[in-house]
Amino acid sequence: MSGAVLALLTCTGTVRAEDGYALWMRYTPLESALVADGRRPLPEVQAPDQTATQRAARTELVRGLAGLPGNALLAQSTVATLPALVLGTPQSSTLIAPLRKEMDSLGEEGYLLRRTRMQGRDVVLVAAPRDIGVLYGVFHLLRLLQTGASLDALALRESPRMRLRVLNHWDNLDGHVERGYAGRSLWDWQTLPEWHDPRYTDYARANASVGINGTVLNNVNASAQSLAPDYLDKAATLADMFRPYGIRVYLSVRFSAPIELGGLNAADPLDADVQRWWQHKADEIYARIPDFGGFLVKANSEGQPGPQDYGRSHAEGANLLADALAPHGGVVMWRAFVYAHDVPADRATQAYTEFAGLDGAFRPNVILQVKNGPIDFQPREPFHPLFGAMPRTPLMMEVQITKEYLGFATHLVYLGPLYEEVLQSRTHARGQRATVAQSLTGMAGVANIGTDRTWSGSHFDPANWYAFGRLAWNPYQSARDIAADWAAMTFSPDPEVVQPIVGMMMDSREAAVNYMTPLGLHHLMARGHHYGPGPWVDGGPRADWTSVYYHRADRDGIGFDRTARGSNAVGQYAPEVAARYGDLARVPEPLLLWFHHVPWDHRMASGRTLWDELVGRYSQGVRQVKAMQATWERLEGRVDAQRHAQVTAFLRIQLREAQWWRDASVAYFQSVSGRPLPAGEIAPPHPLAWYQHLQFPSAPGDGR
Ligand code: BDP
Repeated sequence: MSGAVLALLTCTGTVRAEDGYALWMRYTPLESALVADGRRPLPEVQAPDQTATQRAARTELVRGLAGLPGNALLAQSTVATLPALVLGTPQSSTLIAPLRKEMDSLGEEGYLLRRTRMQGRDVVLVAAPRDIGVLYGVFHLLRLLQTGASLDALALRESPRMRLRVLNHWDNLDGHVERGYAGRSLWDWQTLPEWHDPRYTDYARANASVGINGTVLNNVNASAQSLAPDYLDKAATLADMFRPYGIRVYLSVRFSAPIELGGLNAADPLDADVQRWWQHKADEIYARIPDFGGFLVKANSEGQPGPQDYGRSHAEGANLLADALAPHGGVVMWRAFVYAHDVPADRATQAYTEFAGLDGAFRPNVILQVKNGPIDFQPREPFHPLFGAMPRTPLMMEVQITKEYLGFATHLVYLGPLYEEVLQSRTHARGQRATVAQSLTGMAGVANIGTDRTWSGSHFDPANWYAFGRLAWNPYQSARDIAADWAAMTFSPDPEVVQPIVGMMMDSREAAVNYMTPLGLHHLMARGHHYGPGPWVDGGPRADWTSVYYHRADRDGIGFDRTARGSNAVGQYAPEVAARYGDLARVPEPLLLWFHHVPWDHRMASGRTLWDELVGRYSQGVRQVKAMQATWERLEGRVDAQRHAQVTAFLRIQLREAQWWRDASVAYFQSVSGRPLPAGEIAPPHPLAWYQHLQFPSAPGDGR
């Protein structure tokens, strides 16, 4: 076999603290294969190491193999019978070069994994057109090893289905993370650019392992300061550290930065001075970060400045920035999350009203970033009506990975099923049975990452980061399969561990929907920090920041009439979808009260009245958490004690809070409906006023 033999190692299993830091890249030995003295030979690795990405791929593989002896691939007794691992691109490896033609269609980031024979030798190939594909392929191979998959007939081709797979950090320059429940911001701006925290590299590894290829470093409620030269130097250091892992850096920008940083009088997109300011700013950025990704913009939304301040459209605003970035190859991710202060229309309709007519008006390097649903990251929403409605505009779907509206980090809620549900929704755009996934150029996930040792604030929350990446790479995968991979890598590939954990994860989202906002209810969280129930929230600066605006409960019934008789939000969907959602007999029950105001006596599929069903769902949510607790208890001894204990404690918090949600919501809705509790339902232990008076001025993650 030609080429340098780069790694021939023996190793022993290592004992490590199971504190969650390793995430799913936990290369611990599979027990079945440890030989008597705990040592065994490792396969030969042939891999180039000329570029930083090549070194990252090789290092990761060697690290994984050193930690993971004992997979089927490795369960051989002598080095001679082990397959060799060959990594490379046609440029970097003479062994891979003959595969050039086959790899033509893989694209810039694709790869292939293959078990084959070469020069009489059993080999596993990780081959790609470019270095980054090799790194992705290595992570895929490691995943197969970690989950105990057979590599006998390994033959895989992979390419991402979406071009942009981007994390959005809502991190402020002072280290506070808006809607963050995992500690402070990972970016220590104070010690950058000098201090290269190794954690930045581990962050990049984790992202690359699931194919995330971009990160927006700062909050969409942006400070102009992030564009100042000293902060650009700091961002450039992060970009340097992320580059080997295929991750581009982006920045959120404040539309009025030309005023605040540049001293101009206005930020009017049609003003030549403003245009020049942005061009110079782009030049300044690209001089430091040649592969800078571009800008993310929240404009004319929730008090942020924007083009409408000057009577200009969102397209004119986006195009201003797009023109500044275009010569350098950057993009603008312009958010569609807007709702006007003075528009009394149903908030669910406002983004569509604002943007649908602008289809075709954006520069080619503008991507419209649309939240998954028309309101705001609720436990369940229908898909956003802009998906499928803007055929001439590239769209990204923005989801929350952090759980602002889903119990924060202490509630075990696996979001894979939420993402999957939206991605698989049929838009019926232009008469086609197209899905949301098919309308997307990218996905953005609001990160749940901070300085907490677990990265995400709990041992289960990294699953949501993981699932986001996997689904952004390929939105047609199943949330259940992804959960199974994650559980095997994070805890143990033992089916007796994986199956119960996957069961808990797959039920968890529906449990949260039940104990918080069942049957299509939404936006019932406490005001501001969104911690805990607040279905009674009313008054304040604007109606659409209250709960009563959304549930519209009265003596006769509950729900928001969005049919043609009401706000007609259904009219923003394709006719097939509008017909289904708008028809009380056909609307899926999980979305019932999103689209209809329904009498309390309405008969549900279960045969119960709506009132009885609603109370029943709240109680069911609590029971589902109890079931998760019971499952987890049975895993004692199969999951390491350190992580088992924390999850146990967090499930206790979740149960207490699920019960609180149920009791407070039942007390409130009963005060409105005036109906008796269904038979067998226990009355809330406190009067409604008790729940209403609870205050949490220091709840974490609040916006500022
Ligand atoms: C809301 C959050 C707020 C964000 C806003 C957004 O409460 O902190 O700034 O979304 O997406 O859900 O801009």
